[in-house]
Amino acid sequence: YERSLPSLPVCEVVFVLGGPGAGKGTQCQLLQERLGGGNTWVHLSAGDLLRAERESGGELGDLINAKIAAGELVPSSITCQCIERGMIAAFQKNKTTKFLIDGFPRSHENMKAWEDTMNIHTIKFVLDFECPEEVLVGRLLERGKDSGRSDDNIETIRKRFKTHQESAVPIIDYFQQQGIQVHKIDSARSVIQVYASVLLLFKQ
Ligand code: UP5
Ligand code: MG
Repeated sequence: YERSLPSLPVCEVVFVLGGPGAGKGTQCQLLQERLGGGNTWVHLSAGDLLRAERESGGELGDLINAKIAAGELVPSSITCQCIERGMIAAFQKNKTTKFLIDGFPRSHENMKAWEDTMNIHTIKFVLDFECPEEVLVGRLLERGKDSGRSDDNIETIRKRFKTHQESAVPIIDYFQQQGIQVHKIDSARSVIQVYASVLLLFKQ
């Protein structure tokens, strides 16, 4: 892990979690676009950052590619570094210090890497989108028709669910033990209904 990155001030973060296709990206985009009045949050999707990093090629690109296509987790050090670079870029551009971290952490090991290798940031709360698997499968297969994502096929979708159950679900208990608020949101509803629930939490 390189420690030569320019430093960041203490930031506020909201971890946005939930199964594959739960609507993390959709809701974070809406929050980023619509919250105003000095309450601006920048959306950073760990998956998007990894997919961008993959394009840089090389051995790292191959490794990220293989993990995503298999529905498995990319090593934490790589993911943390991508997120930190994303935070630094946004801070340098707009002095942003409030981030919606979408799709991370998704394992205890991810969280440990966050605590051990990143600057200290304030976890404001955690959003946990809950949605039945059959609804998620429908959404992902529909998106898969034109998403170009190597993991939007039924075989990889099954593996993503398995990884989510085994690695990501237990991290919710950890947050609760640490006294970090976890807001569970029913994301099987329409986009706008889900957004209405989420918005309330950011207006408090
Ligand atoms: N949609 C959204 N909300 C809807 C609603 N309320 N009603 C009806 N339709 C709705 O939404 C998915 C689809 O559903 C879209 O077509 C949308 O229009 C529709 P989206 O907002 O994209 O959901 P999201 O939860 O973001 O789904 P995504 O597929 O991005 O979730 P994943 O968690 O699977 O994907 P991510 O990009 O985060 O990770 C991909 C892979 O990267 C992982 O499997 C892993 O291999 C790797 N990874 C890591 O290793 N570590 C990380 O920290 C992060 C990723
Ligand atoms: Mg997403």
